Amino acid sequence: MSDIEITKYTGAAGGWGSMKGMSKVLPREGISPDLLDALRRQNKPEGVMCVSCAWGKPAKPHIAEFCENGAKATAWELTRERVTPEFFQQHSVTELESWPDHDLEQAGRLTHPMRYDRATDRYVAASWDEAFAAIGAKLKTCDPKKVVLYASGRASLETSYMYALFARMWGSQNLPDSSNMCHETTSVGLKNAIGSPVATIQMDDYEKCDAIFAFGQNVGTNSPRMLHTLRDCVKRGVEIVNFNPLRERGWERFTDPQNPVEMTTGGSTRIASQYHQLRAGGDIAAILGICKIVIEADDAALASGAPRVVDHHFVEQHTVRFEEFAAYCRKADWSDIVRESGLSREAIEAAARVYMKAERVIAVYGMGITQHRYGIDSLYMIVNLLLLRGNIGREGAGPGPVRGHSNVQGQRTVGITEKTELAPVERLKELFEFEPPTEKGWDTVDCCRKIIAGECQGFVQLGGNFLRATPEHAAMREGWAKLPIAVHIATKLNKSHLIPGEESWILPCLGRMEQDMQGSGRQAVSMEDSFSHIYGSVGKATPAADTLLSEPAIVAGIAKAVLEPNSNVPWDEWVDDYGLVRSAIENTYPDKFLNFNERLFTPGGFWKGNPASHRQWETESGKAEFNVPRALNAAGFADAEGRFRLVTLRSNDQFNTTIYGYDDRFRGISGTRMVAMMNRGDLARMGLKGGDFIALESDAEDQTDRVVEGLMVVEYDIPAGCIAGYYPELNYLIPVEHHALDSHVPAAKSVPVRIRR
Ligand SMILES: Nc1nc2c(c(=O)[nH]1)N[C@H]1C(S)=C(S)[C@@H](COP(=O)(O)OP(=O)(O)OC[C@H]3O[C@@H](n4cnc5c(=O)[nH]c(N)nc54)[C@H](O)[C@@H]3O)O[C@H]1N2
Ligand SMILES: Nc1nc2c(c(=O)[nH]1)N[C@H]1C(S)=C(S)[C@@H](COP(=O)(O)OP(=O)(O)OC[C@H]3O[C@@H](n4cnc5c(=O)[nH]c(N)nc54)[C@H](O)[C@@H]3O)O[C@H]1N2
Ligand SMILES: [Mo]
Repeated sequence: MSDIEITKYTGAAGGWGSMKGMSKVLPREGISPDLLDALRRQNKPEGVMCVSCAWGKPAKPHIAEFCENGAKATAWELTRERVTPEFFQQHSVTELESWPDHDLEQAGRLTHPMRYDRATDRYVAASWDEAFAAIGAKLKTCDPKKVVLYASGRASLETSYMYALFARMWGSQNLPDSSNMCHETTSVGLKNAIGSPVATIQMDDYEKCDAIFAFGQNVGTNSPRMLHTLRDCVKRGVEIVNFNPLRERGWERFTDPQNPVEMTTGGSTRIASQYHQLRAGGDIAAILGICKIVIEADDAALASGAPRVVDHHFVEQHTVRFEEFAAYCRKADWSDIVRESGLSREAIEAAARVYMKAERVIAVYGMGITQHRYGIDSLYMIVNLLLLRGNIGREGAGPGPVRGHSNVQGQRTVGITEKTELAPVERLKELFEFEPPTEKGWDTVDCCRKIIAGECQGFVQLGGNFLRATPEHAAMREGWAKLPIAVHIATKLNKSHLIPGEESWILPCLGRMEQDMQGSGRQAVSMEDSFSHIYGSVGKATPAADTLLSEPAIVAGIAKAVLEPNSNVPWDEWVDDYGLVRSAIENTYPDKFLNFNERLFTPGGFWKGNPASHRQWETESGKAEFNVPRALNAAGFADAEGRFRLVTLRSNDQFNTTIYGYDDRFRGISGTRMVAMMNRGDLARMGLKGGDFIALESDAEDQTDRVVEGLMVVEYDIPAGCIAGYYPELNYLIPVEHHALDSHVPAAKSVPVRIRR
């Protein structure tokens, strides 16, 4: 950690600031020819797909089709540093467990399969054969229904398909994905409302929209390449209305690093034309206000014979429950709307005017919507708003969730799911002749409960840092230490590896940037972006060590060690040639992956299709569904004296639990991550000021003691009653039962807390 500095950042997103951000991380990790080549080929047809976010890769890319954070992620993977068997000899596991997340990953790339040795409290090297044999022997003593096979959203479609197939052949459907902590609210909510669990828009819809409504997504940090798209929209006169408790710089102003005029003159483009700082969880009420205005304007139009405001042809033909929803909106009380949203009636009216004027509206959203107790209801409100004016299922309009990990959506597409109805059970039976499990597997919340209760017999993670990313961190650590076996397929060391249970293994794999040579030659892998476009990706960098195996090889190694041979599943041939895995994917999902190998390198990716985008509604009613929200505020707990809503979010210098550094540039916070961003009035009321240290403690109904100490107060432009701080440091404070209804996404954006000095 360097010196702590709190300043106000006045720059735009992008621009020289992003160059400086890169220039801090890149040299430290080593600027090699491999890194430069990977960046040059990043996100381009026939190139390599970025390991950072899931934003689309255009058919006609920019010269540099990468952003500050994509470059950091690439440098992080292609670092010069190595974590070798000697490293583990020097550092005991108990010692390593005390290292900050940043230092663990900064130590470099894992090079050898490692087994935990309790006698010396060290990880010791093993051969791959020993590793697979020991893991297979131990897993075979476990009940597959009590073993978790987690995936973190980065591994390719090929690996993910093999992993899910292995789990089901073994008899487990405990296949949670990072999506369970992320956009599962989208998967459940959009499916219920419009019959399609993902964005209905594609990248070129942004060229046709005339307004964008954005909720709870931090574009400048988490999907910076999207800023180019937004900038082009603004230049066309598109109005962007943003809702976020924090003023996130990316939604305010952007300087295009590829525009010499903007770069030399210090110019920038204004992004949002309206910025509404609502309370955490205030989206339901804010959108209700807009809908109320739309419906009342439509009522007035009907009475006076003026043109209708609601697209009533669409509503009659394509939707159900409009009348119920309209009645709910008419009855809604402005004082409730204003109180729960934290916005003035005038602000909501201004947003409604943009909505009613626009012909084609896209709604963008992220974790600020999905990670709430009533996150599904917030999402339903977004859908309701869009449906009112027929803004789904035509060009330039529709919901556009911005997904997280670079292949998180794709992992779900090829079978990593705990839900039987989403698994191709019949097809798998036919193709591979086995009986797949049909009872629902464990989602992330179930896994946490089972781990805490000591009822989980084993945990395999395909990437990720489950222990650190999940809620209820203190109890999770205790449970984690009791796991009979943990197997980590990983590129870098993290906390999940360092609280070993009875048996623990680290299996180091190739990263996506690296050349993957197998029996049939250099391999390509594939992934799916936020727009359901699928791309091939070819790594060319020299692998971090010649002892690494690819992810498909590791999954096949474990599968062969656990399963009885099945002549229908040629694990070795699949590892030799990933094209055969793609053929298996095509055979399993012919509608989405037709001619998969032939189309692998389609510029701009090939689209797997989406029924709702042409108004085919695969819902229970066969129509798009209006939904009346179950609560007026998404937080799911009442206001009380001294109770705050804690928002846990990402800094500009991290990728989830991977911490690149301590500089959250746009928020002006540098040198520490242990902060509580607080409203000025709240501080005055409590007799606190910036620089003071406080502790936060849980204020959940269950009265369990949860506390994080040593947080520095930062006076911040945030609504009263809300506090913001960083994930994963604050995950101690989130009760495991504080999760979104229906989707079970941990409710990390409104956590009930109190201040303790
Ligand atoms: N560089 C980088 N890129 C990433 C990641 C990363 O860590 N680093 N993570 C990846 C992953 S897995 C994901 S899921 C995405 C995450 O990307 P985001 O969806 O942007 O997630 P967060 O950073 O958690 O920020 C959520 C935003 O919601 C706002 N917010 C909080 N509560 C509310 C609310 O109640 N209402 C509204 N309207 N807004 C609210 C916060 O202020 C914040 O701006 O990014 C992906 N891309
Ligand atoms: N409080 C709070 N908690 C949250 C969130 C929040 O906003 N607030 N966000 C949630 C969200 S949206 C998500 S997606 C989860 C993220 O949870 P995870 O996906 O589980 O966590 P990551 O930090 O992305 O995982 C990082 C690790 O992945 C491994 N890794 C990196 N690249 C590769 C690779 O190519 N192959 C393999 N096999 N391993 C690799 C490295 O070992 C690295 O240490 O966290 C969730 N937790
Ligand atoms: Mo995510």
